[in-house]
Amino acid sequence: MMTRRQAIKTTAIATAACAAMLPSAGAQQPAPATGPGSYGPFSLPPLPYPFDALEPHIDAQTMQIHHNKHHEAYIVNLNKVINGHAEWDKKSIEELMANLSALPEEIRVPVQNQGGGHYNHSLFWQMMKKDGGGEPKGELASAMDKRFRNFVIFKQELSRAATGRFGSGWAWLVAGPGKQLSIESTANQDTPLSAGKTPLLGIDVWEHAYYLKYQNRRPDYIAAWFNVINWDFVAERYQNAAA
Ligand code: MN3
Repeated sequence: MMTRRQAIKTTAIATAACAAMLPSAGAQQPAPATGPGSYGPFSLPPLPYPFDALEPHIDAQTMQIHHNKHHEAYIVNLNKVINGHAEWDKKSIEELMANLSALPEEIRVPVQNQGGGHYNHSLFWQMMKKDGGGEPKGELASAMDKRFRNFVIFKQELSRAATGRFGSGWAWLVAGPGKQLSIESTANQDTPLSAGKTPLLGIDVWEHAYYLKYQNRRPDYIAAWFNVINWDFVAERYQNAAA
């Protein structure tokens, strides 16, 4: 039995330890991926910039909750789903998402949802950066002009897809067969990769991505998000997309 004095001391130490571990919203370094998600094949990739890097367009608190809680939850659940399916737990997330129809029926939909959440968010963090925005350059810019005529029209079309997605989901710029560019939107955590396409750029329009700062004003969030796009990353994905 623990004495009351010991109990108070233990609680105080635990509280201090918790306080030391919890990052503040503006902390320079994002929290390391030490959550329960690290006890399976998949773990939370670190955010490639501080939580407040995308301010004022995307606020630090939203980034912290979105990365540390929402993305983490998809990983925890994916690890539970995949546990005990030896044939599949060595596969990469890309292999899983590109081959949903090959999965055993009992885990297909859970992997579609939880795996899609992990895959889409892993991309999403990299598709943004501090002082991002502007317009793409190089080979991607030429291909986009060819397909959409100009950047303004591209922006309108992607914004329309993102605004028009009913409920939760994503809007994407994707490269299909022959690196053909198109804009599409997916429901829930469905990813274009499962339809054989390469997602180049995507915007998360789940309310958890914007509600703290923008509440019901999804179009304002979408307009602001264009200021944080990491076009170098998008161009690199286009370059590497299967021809
Ligand atoms: Mn999200």
